[in-house]
Amino acid sequence: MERSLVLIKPDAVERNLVGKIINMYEENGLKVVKLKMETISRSFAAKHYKDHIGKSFYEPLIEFITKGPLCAMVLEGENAIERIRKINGSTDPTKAEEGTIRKLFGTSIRENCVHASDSMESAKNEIELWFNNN
Ligand code: 3AN
Repeated sequence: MERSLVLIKPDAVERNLVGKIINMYEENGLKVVKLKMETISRSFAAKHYKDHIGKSFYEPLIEFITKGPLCAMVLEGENAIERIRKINGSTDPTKAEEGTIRKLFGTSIRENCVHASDSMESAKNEIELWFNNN
């Protein structure tokens, strides 16, 4: 069994898409094992997006991810990391495959509704960052 950290970003929460998005993961056989809702600080966002510090899109990305409540969760399933990234679709919604979350609901490369860990290592680090209290 593999675990991945998933965020339903502020754009999707704002548009009442939390239920629809979680449903897509659950229908694909992924189990929600941890779940919380929170508006994160800039300093916490900087930890989550540390790999992007210095990039041209970094500052607007931090503005966006801290602008309102988001939903953080840990999903579990066989091959969860790869399966979730397939369900999410390409970072750029215009390039995402039909039926993916980003194709259905994403409005731009920045406002693309969801985040998911991209490797076993990032999953471990991200789960620790977001849910280290238990
Ligand atoms: P993904 O979330 O698909 O793994 P990353 O890790 O490359 O994508 O980028 C993290 C986040 O940064 C993206 N989800 C998106 O919100 C934002 N982002 C990435 N590339 C760009 C870009 N070229 N312009 C604006 N925002 C970007």
